[in-house]
Amino acid sequence: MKVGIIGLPAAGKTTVFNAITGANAEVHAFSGSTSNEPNMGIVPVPDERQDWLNGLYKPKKNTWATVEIVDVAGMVPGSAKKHGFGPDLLASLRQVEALVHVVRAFTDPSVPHPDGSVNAFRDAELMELELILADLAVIEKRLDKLDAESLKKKGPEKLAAEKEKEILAKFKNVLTNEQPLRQIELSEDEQKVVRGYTFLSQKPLLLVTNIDESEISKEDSDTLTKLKPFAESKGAPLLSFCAKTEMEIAQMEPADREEFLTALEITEVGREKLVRAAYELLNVIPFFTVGEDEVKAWTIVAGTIAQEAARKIHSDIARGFIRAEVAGYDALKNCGSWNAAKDKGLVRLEGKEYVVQSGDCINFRFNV
Ligand SMILES: Nc1nc2c(ncn2[C@@H]2O[C@H](COP(=O)(O)OP(=O)(O)O)[C@@H](O)[C@H]2O)c(=O)[nH]1
Ligand SMILES: [Mg+2]
Repeated sequence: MKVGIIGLPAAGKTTVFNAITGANAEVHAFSGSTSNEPNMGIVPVPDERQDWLNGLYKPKKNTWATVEIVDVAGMVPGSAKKHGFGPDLLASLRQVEALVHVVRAFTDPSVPHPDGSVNAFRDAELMELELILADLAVIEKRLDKLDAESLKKKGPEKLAAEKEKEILAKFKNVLTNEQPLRQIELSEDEQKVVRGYTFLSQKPLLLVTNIDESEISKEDSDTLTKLKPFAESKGAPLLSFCAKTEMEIAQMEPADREEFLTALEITEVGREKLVRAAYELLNVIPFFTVGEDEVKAWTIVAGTIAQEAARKIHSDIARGFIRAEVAGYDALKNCGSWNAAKDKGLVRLEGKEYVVQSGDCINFRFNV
């Protein structure tokens, strides 16, 4: 489960990366320098439900859900239009399942903007267009190839090629209207055809406006308000974040951090909000296994049934699945303990087909 950070040079991508991973990768005030090696990190996904479960069980071990974050290097404006994103960049981007677009909104004059001025709306639109153009290039190439091939093909092969052409033509139409693919509803058939592609504008996208330090404790930053309609029309959630301050917070000693957060009246560390938003972008939910040995969050795609959730833990548990004992998080919390929940009849016995819900605490019974 990888999430890629994209954005114009000097928008603050690496600063955001450092803020959420606590790493110390090199940041650059001037664009155009730097290696093309992406920075990578695996970060735990904070969840206050899990905090509570840890308080209840005091387990020997606690295991958070995680997401992998990649700070993709080599983003240059206009590159998709002129000659496509570079091959290294494309390769990195195709591998991620979701995108976090860092849009510059901080005004710091000591950091030059590649376009000469700070304009978050323009940049957000520009990047969206880059993704669209990159997809369009892929589709046009493929359509040419399919045209040539379908002349030679017969029977079911020809039908398959025609079907693919039809879908690609539909996509092309959306893209030429400068719309991303992420909002198109696909039939199962269409999904199958498209699965082999890794369209960039189809990946879920989170817009992060990198705001000025002075805006950090504001409920809604000015840029956020300005970008809201755009984000909504593109099906992209939106968050404001002050990368520079958040990076400093991430690199502080815990005691200093507390003091600093209180002084700035920050109640929730931005990094936690951002990591959770990135996780949610992937259309996944956590369920928990609990006990005195370990409290652990497991990540599944929303809509996963109990037997498949069990497979995450071990294939034997899925194979020998008998029942899932499930206590919803709220029920467990309200009752105060597993046994109290059981006494009230709030620990349910669910079968294979039960659709697991976010925050379910599950004990699988199995027999192999
Ligand atoms: N004032 C201010 N400067 C920032 C902020 N975020 C990043 N910067 C600075 O902008 C420059 C570019 O940041 P960097 O993370 O290297 O951008 P990247 O090219 O997108 O990876 C660096 O000098 C950062 O210190 C911010 O929130 N406020
Ligand atoms: Mg960078």
